[in-house]
Amino acid sequence: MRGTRRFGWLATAAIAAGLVVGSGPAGAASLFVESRGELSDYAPTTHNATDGATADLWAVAAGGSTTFFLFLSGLDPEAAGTTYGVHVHVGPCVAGAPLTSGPHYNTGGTPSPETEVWLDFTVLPGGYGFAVTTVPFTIEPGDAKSIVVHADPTQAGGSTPGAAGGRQACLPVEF
Ligand SMILES: [Cu+2]
Repeated sequence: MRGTRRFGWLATAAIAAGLVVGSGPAGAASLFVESRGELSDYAPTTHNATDGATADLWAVAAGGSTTFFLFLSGLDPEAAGTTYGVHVHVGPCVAGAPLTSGPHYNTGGTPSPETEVWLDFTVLPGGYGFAVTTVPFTIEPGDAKSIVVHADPTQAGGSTPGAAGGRQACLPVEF
């Protein structure tokens, strides 16, 4: 099952619980975005830990910040202990065509967990993985369309911050 929806039950619950402070003007970033489904394969000719895996992404915006929750299942249990880089990208997922996802969503400046959305995860025994990050910005509708799983962990520094190796899987997200 694949689906992206806005203002789902969690947003309703969050508003009821007073967790979401205020709502933006019309056209502003959604308070809650969810996308769930099987990952698109960006490297169909090679076996990867993400082949056939399912991901569920939540983005919850509040007070100008956004918290992202990523949960994955169906990963190859043999990859337990391996860390993969994950980012929000601006372009859409097209299976077998990794470059359609385009560059990282970036608010300007050097790639970092403050200017981009990084959701690296480590495969757990049983083939699960999760990541949580909070960034000091919100994503406007249409400004990003996917999350991409890479072959390596994200480089936080060095000469190529944000680099994480080849693109191996993708999940569409409608911000
Ligand atoms: Cu990326």
